[in-house]
Amino acid sequence: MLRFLTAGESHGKALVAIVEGVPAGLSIDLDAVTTDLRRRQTGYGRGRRMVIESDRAEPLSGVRHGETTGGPIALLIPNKDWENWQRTMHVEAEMPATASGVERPPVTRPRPGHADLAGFVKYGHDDMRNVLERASARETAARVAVGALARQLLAVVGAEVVSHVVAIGAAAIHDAAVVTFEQAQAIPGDSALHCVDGDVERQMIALIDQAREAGDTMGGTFEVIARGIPPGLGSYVQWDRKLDGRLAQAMMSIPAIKAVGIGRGPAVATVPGSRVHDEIVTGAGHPPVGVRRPTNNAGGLEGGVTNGEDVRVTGYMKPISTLMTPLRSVDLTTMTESPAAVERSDVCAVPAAAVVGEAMVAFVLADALIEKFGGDSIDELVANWKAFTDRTSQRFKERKDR
Ligand code: EPS
Repeated sequence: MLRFLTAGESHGKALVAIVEGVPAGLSIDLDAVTTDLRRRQTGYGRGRRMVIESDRAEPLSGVRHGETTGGPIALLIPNKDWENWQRTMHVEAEMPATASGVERPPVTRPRPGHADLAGFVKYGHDDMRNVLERASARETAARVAVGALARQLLAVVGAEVVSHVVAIGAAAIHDAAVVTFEQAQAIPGDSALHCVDGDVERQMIALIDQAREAGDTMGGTFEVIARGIPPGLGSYVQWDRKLDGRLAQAMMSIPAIKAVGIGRGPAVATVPGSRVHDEIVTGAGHPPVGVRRPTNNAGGLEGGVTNGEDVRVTGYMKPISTLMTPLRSVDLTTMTESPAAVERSDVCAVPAAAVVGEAMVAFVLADALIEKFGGDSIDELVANWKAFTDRTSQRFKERKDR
């Protein structure tokens, strides 16, 4: 089993992730982790915080001489902004004499859509900074570092994960389902919004600009595509083993994600079965599957099990809940109506969420890979995967030869 936990506040000293269950002997490419962290920080619509941070993950354990040991991997991502927040976020009961930054007043006006009010009620906090610091999407930097390791694990069986932005508000590409893995992979790293269509991307940028001018925010949709995922991951035999369900949970756990689609997603509810289900025909499929699927509306999952086609998962993100032109709220100190708190924030973070989506999908798929092929070392895992792949190819071949 692969699992991870994160810790850290948005303006605390650092973020931490502990990943357990990575088999021994996996070569770790730290530059690739840094690249993913940098990708998460980019995208048109991000705020000034991203100018301050240049995220890097330092492994504190579980890696030796460039390879995993099988022990838990602890990753540390320092917050550079901590320098500006020590007087607000110090851990000590009394403010240390050396603390830097300014002391900010308590947050007392919850932002509609944010966790502020829920955290006030649930944890009994008076200063909702205790809520927003942990509820902040800053935490997703730690997930991306974990996802980068999961991606390296998937690479040993030749699997890769990419993403593309489908929509920002009403500006959307015509049909996300026809975007291929290669098209998404070919989007330049410095692209403004990571959309495959330049014209649509310009419309998206215009919407973000309009929102910024109005003190408003924008949400949108992104799709994660995983190629080379072995068939047979997940299971139909029990509700909590269905891989589509596990992917949906992981994707939905990303801050601001309000819906998840697999393959054609919600659109399948609007058309007859003959236009939804992917026919099975003779011919070479994705190895080791010896039959072909002309379409992939199912997004690579049938019965909660991977079928060898690309795994396609879409995330639907609501607009960020910190509005520079704030919505109505109530000051919980005086119980009088007062505009919601305004914190420095982003106008749109859909491209960043897409990178986090890649990380969560990579993590769930890596977990499912370990579950199916097991092994405490990469060699063992690869041997089991190869044996299964050969046996499955052979079964199709024998039938063909009959
Ligand atoms: C966030 C608010 C902004 C974002 C932050 C998430 O931070 P700040 O209040 O420091 O300007 O930039 O995202 C990150 C720091 C990040 O690394 O993604 C929020 O309230 O969720």
